[in-house]
Amino acid sequence: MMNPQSCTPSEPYRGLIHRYGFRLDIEGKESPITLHEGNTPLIETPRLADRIVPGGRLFVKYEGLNPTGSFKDRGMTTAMTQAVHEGAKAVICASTGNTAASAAAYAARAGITCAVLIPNGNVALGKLAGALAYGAKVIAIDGSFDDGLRIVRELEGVSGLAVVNSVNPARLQGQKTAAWEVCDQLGDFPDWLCLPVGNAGNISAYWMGFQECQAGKCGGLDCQACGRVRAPERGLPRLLGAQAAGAAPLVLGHPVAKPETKATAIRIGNPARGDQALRAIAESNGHLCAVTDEEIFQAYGKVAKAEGVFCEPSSAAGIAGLRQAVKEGKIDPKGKTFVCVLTGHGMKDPDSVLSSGAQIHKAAADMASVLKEIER
Ligand code: AN7
Repeated sequence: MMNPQSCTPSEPYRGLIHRYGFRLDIEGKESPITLHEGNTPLIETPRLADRIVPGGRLFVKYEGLNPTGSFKDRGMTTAMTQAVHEGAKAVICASTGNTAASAAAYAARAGITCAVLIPNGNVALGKLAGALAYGAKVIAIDGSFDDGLRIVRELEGVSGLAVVNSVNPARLQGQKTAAWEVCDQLGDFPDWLCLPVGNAGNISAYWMGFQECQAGKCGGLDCQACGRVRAPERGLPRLLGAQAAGAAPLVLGHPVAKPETKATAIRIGNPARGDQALRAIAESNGHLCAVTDEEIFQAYGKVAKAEGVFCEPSSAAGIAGLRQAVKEGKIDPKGKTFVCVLTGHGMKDPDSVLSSGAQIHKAAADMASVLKEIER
């Protein structure tokens, strides 16, 4: 039987609830619904650092390595575990794709029904394929993510049906563990944590996680349960939130009726946790910015080509925002440590690679022709 008190590093890793359950405020921890999510690598990216934060250190938290390919799995293990504990027979969410794939997988794991509302025509192929493969009822609506979330919220309270969007507090309980892992892996707080902002659940969760870390309530840096107590030397990190320029309601200060960006994961015009995100950015003395699709795609190509780390376009918005802030003189990178959260895997969105100038060389089926193509 799993032991929710356990976080002994020598034990095999069995997911967030097993690792951190004693610090997570959810019900049903005795019977976790898990795919062993979390425990993703924090990778130093020196070549990228030279380009965008000269004199500083840059790490990426590669959340694309979660079981369904995005950070959403962190919040889904906790939301699904609690929903099942409370007797849910079905779950529902609106999604730009990743939440849908994650909800579908964890519902399959739990043996319950999953319905997902997606904006017709604006979900990356790998996400759609995931949701379908895991057996969800995929409902493409003639509207945006925001329309979908409105409908889902109208369904809140239907008996036996649980909403697993990040309006559900159990989602943030899981997602905050990423902040603890960052602290644990770095051995301290970073100076800055940079990430994309869509519905604004993730940035809110990171802030909660960092604050709990500072208060000695996390399972990472200051883990009283496993005796691995290490006080952070740096103060709380500053948060950099990046929205796509065509979907930047928090930057503009009002909802965007028709959000537009090729980074479809963050094509969101009315973020449910917008106020909480703005508070987190203000409290951390952070920075909120809008980045163009061109800046996003440049960062997206760079992190893959310079470092071998493939993320989806939206995930690169944090890197793009950091680059912009440094270029504009808003952040002095010298001597600073930066963490950019790469929220989803690049393979979620194969079309974006093919449409951003990648080229396949052609050659006749003989050695000389191939060599000529290599040397070209
Ligand atoms: C790769 O899947 O909203 O600010 O429905 O998929 O917490 O919303 C996805 C969001 C960043 C933004 N990066 O996070 C959904 C959905 C990726 C994402 C975000 C999303 P939030």
